[in-house]
Amino acid sequence: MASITKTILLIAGQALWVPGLFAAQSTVQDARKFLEDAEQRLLVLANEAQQASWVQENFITSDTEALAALANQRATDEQVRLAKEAKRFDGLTLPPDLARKMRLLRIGFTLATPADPKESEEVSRLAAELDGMYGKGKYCPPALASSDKKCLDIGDITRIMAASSNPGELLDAWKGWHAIAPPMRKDFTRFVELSNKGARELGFRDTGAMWRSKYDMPPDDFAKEVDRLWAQVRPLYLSLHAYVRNRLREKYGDAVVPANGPIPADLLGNIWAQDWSNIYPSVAPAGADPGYDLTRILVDRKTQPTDMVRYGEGFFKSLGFAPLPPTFWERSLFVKPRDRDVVCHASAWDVDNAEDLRIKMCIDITAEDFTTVHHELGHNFYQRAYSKQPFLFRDSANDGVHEAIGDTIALSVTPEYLVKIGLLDRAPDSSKDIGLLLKRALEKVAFLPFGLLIDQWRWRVFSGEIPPDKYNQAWWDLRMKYQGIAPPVERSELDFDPGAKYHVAANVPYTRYFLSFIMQFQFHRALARAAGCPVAGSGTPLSRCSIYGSKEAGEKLNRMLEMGLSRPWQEALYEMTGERDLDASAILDYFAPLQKWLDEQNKGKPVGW
Ligand code: X8Z
Ligand code: ZN
Repeated sequence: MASITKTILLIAGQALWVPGLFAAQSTVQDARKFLEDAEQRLLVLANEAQQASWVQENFITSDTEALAALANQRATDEQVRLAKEAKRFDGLTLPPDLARKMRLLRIGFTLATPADPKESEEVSRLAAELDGMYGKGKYCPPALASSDKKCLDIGDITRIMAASSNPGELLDAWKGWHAIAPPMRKDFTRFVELSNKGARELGFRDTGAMWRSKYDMPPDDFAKEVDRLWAQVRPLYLSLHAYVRNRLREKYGDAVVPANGPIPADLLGNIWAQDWSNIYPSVAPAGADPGYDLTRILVDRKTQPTDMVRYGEGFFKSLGFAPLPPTFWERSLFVKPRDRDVVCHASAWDVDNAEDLRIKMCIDITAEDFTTVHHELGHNFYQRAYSKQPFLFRDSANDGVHEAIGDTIALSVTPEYLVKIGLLDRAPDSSKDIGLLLKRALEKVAFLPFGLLIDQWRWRVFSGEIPPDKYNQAWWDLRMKYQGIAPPVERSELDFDPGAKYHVAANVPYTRYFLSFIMQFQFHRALARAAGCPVAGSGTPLSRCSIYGSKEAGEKLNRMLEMGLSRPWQEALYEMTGERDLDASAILDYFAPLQKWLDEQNKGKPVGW
């Protein structure tokens, strides 16, 4: 509510007494001042929290956990306090940038701490502990339990799931990793309670509603938007699923893979069945292999983790971006340390919200990690591009856009690009296109339902629709509904399978990846156009276009990155693509030749489960 204040107006040296006339103006100034102070304070606290979290995730101990919890609590408590205080400017008409900042201040939470200091302390501690439990997660096969050294960490599990075709070994690794999660269940349940309490004190229905409020549209509309996109891509997923199921049935037999039922979750080359590209050799059609194997090439050339990151940086430099700062190379973590627990799940950091960019990743020399390096650097280049914005705008247009930048670049890792940077002698001809597309689909299309379902589960958990005694059952119901996969062994409420996924344990919203996997194809299509790739009816598929070396594409990309969160995401999208809506037609067009091929292969065979 605008308050009526008395304003002294000076006109030509004459003092005029005008009660209330400039009330709004002075209050706009109040709002400006309030936001300036808030940004200053939050920047300091955010940086402290980032430093503490960096140390915690690089050196997991009870002490670093406590320090990270405290620093994060301080930052969040302050933002909660400011978000509540911001209410006093309600009803005041503010200039658009101030109005946007005010709104962002009030919705910019992943976790909102409750006002009660004890509860705030507890929820912050639980968040740090759950993150640490995941980071420390290991499977110690019983025969080896006596020697800690033989325990398998997430890297070992990942390698087994990727390489093994031995059903017994796969099942054992799968069960072993999922056993890290039951101890999280109690803490997670309490975390949900407290996190909801904080969200409700800020006026949200629950934490899920708070997460959905960040998309420059009403939260319920956003949920519908996600459903709309899924409906667009579902037929493509069904075609891929049916094809893969059939090939796996040939490999493992009817008794393991049913002709028209769900696929067992441990046979898809990845512990979460979210990326199926590792089973490419098992499902590739004869004569349609892509003609090269990037993992082989990298290993044969004795590529080092730093080299992998240099390749990624090189791509961004070719687009006109400045090199990463020396501190990036000094402070990042590229290799899993031998002597301590770290969170190996790859992440990108901007520790001082300016130039202190880093990645933290336990790099394996594989094609998968080659892509992930690009993914992480996408975050870093975005962070640096928006670092000139005021603090509250130093973020991506929406969280999906942050996830999509590096992946967009990785879509340009084509055979022709690999030839250009000297990793491949000759690009395979167009007879290999189906193989190449199938490999990409196993990575990108297979992911879509997974990207969607994690938060379908969490939104319902936060709303109470899924109570704690149904956590695991509901998880597998959604895995079945969206992905058409089933647990490889009976599950019960003694299990807590969602906790075996980093983002659940670490409270990272996940719908962002679903959005990213749709948007990155929109971005790729737009940048391909800017780079002058011969597309649209030329006979050269979009999957063969690399924007490597295109300054035009780089400028277009940078224009969107620099905007940060200063404008609604629809405008950022428009800036780069000329489109204002999320649109799955780009991913569908990209894979159209494959879908046709898949449907031919699936003829006469069951589709769906
Ligand atoms: O978590 C990530 C990145 C870090 S933001 C490595 N991704 C999702 C995942 O691993 O589950 C990238 C793709 C999906
Ligand atoms: Zn990411």
